[in-house]
Formats: sequence, C-alpha cells, structure tokens
Amino acid sequence: MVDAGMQKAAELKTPSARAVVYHNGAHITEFELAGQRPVLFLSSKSNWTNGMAIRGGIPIIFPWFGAKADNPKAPMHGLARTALWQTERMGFVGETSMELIMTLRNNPAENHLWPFDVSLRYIIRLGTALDLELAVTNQADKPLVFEEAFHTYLAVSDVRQISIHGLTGKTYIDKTEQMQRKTQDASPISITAETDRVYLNTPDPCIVEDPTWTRRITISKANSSTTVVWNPWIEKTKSLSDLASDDWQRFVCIETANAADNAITLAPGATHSMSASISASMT
Ligand code: TA6
Repeated sequence: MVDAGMQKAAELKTPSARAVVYHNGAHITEFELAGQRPVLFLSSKSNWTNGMAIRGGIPIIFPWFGAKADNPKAPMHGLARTALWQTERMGFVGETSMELIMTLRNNPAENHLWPFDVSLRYIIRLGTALDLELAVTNQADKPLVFEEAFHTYLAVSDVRQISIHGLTGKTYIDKTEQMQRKTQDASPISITAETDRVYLNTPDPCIVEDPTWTRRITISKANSSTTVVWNPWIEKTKSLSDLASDDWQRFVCIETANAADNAITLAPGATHSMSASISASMT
C-alpha cells in the first residue's frame, strides 16, 4: 500500500514506453517497453513512506556509496534517495519522447550530516530507452568530494539463468570477501551466490542476457567509471524485510556509479554529469 505522503511526480508515457517517478528520492519505480515485461524490478514489500528508501526501481545514491566512511550511523547510500525532490519541468520532447527534470538543493545549514552547498538536477528522458542524467553542481567555494550511483534493479526471469557481459578483465572490490580486490576472469559473470562487487574503471556498456525471457538489457553510460553488480542471494534476502524471501531470484542490480577509487572531486562552481541509458530488446 503506498503511503499517502509518497506522491508520484509523474507517469511518463510514449508510444513505446512508460515510466513512473516519485518525488521521494526522484525514484523511478517502473520502466516498461511496449510488448515486454517490466525492465525494472520493484518489491511488493517495499516501504512507501516518505523518507524511507523504496526497494527496487532506480534509487539515486548520493553523496556517499554504502556506509558513510566517517559516520557508521549515517543512512546507507547517502541522502538523495530519501529526500523530497521538486519537479522543474515535464513535457514532450518531439513526437515520441517525454522528459522530466527534477531538482534537489542541499542546504548546508540544515544538513549536519553533509553540510555542503550542492544542487542536483536529474533529467529523465523516456523514448525507446530510459535515459538518465544526474548533474551535480558545487555551489560552495571549496572542492567537493562525492560518490554517486543509479542503483538500478533489473527484472530477470531467474538470476541463476542470466549472464552479465562487459566487465571482463576489470578489477573489482569484493564486498562479500572483506573488500578484497580481484580481477574478473574472461567468462561472462554468472550469479551463483551472494554477489556484491564494485568494478573499478569501467566506462563501457554492460549487457544482461536473459535466455529464459529471450531478452537482452543494455546499460550504456557516460562519465561513470564504476559498475556495481549486486544480488543478495538467499540468506541476505532473509535479512531484508522489504523483499520477499524468494525475490533474490527476480533481480540483479547493475549500477552506474562513481564510487571508491572513482569518487568525484568537484571544483567550486563546477558541474559533473553522470548519465546512463537503459534499453531492452528481445533476442
Ligand atoms: O550496491 C550494493 C549494495 O551496496 C549492497 O552492499 C547492499 O547493501 C545494497 O547496496 C542495498 O543496500 P540498501 O541500503 O538499499 O539495502
């Protein structure tokens, strides 16, 4: 049941696609292409209360990824995904695309957890793909260091049947094994256990092949050097109250990010834009 305070910012519809976005976290909860199953996973047990993270869709992670290094009590994955974003603009772009622009301004005087003057502008464009751009502007007079991610939950037939391509030979931080740094071997990635990997220096597209649903999902990107691959598998899922016990089978997170060694340092007055394009085709 959706909390009354959790208001939709928009329901975008084009001849070939639809998407749903909430003010809470500027969270994209749904993305569908005509004639296909949903591209994004959304938990039936998600929280729908303002100020809490929605489980599934595309949470925006900013300004830190995972736990806050200097404050373990700070919320996981930063503040943006539970903040109330404002709508700047919604409308058609040409005949076949829609655009929604949402903004968030961090007030250093109010935000003791992260007292930096920063403005975020999130451009969502829906056409035959879902195009995202997160522009971060440093409004302060000193450099700013931050991490960011589109924490994208991709819907799959069965996570044990898919293969993930595009990360061969890359170094990753393995969060399931004490943050050890490893190298991804030549074969595509299969999910056979809890998987929580932060791949570094990965500017290339990632492809998820889903033979059971005869579908290929491609995530291409710009100005993102990190790719995170996550599936909680059986035991970790049991510890997450906003997932059904068998939900681990239904999604894989392929996250477009700048995190860890790839964190961004932004000069005063400068803007950094990370973008991603999510598309799906039948094979
Ligand atoms: O991106 C993977 C990850 O950092 C995992 O370690 C796991 O914590 C996941 O994010 C979900 O985090 P959340 O705070 O949304 O439960």
